[in-house]
Amino acid sequence: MDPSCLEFALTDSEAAAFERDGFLVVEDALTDAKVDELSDLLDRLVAGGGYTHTPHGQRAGRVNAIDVAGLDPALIELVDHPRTLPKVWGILGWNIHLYHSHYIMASQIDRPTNGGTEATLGWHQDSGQINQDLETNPRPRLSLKVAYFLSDASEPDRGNFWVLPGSHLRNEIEIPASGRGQPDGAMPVCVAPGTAVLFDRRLWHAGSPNYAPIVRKALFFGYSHRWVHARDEVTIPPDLWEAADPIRRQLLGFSTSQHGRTSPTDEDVPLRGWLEQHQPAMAAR
Ligand SMILES: O=C(O)CCC(=O)C(=O)O
Repeated sequence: MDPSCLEFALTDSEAAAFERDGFLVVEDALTDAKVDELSDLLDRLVAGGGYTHTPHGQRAGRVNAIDVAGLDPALIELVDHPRTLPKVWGILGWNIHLYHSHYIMASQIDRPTNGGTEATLGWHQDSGQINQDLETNPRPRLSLKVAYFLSDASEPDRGNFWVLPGSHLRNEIEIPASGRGQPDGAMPVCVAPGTAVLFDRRLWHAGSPNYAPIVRKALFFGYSHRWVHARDEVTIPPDLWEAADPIRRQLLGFSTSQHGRTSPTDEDVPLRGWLEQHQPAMAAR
């Protein structure tokens, strides 16, 4: 990993914003050329049917494909992207791996004609059963996702990602019982293509319908501590595994043993060794 990525290390003000709001917007994380490449790739993957279509937020017109990081060299490069990974380790530390990856595409659907308030979105915290099994309030962070937006979501109604800022510190939120409208304080995240949004898995968030004639495209890369079991298979073809350097392999799940997830050796966590050299304060965390 090139030490020039430290230019994008998490700053104190970014750390404070993430702690306060539960999310952080990183503009220009991807170049225009990368956005185009990834956008075309998603079109090809969907056209080829090479995805698992699972309902996500039960919204019409949506495709949610999981375990996508190993589908293409252009996707695996996002695992250790220089503009986002330094922020991920700035939040979670060096004992991290990719625990989940997916993309969601949302096609244009008709706007409701009943004139009523928009239906309540599918508000949730990430990680499913973890939220039932852990009883502390708030529950621990454990993981975060980096969402890369490939389509122009700089205005509402474009299938925006919605968040309730600060809600990562609350196990429950008030969701309108009527099924109309959103929780007080909720907002669409309006971002240009190429923007990354890092969000705490505890942040209450939701996908939303796309009423615009632009297909909403976003990629989600979830990172957790290495002792959190991966949420998908993290399927990596042998050629991409062979081409990966030790830090990328750590991120893709390498461990000398299960023991090495909670008591890591240098071989388990080459990221720690790299930080000892290049960002010692972070290695000591
Ligand atoms: O598609 C979206 O904007 C929402 C994604 C989401 O809810 C998730 O990744 O858990």
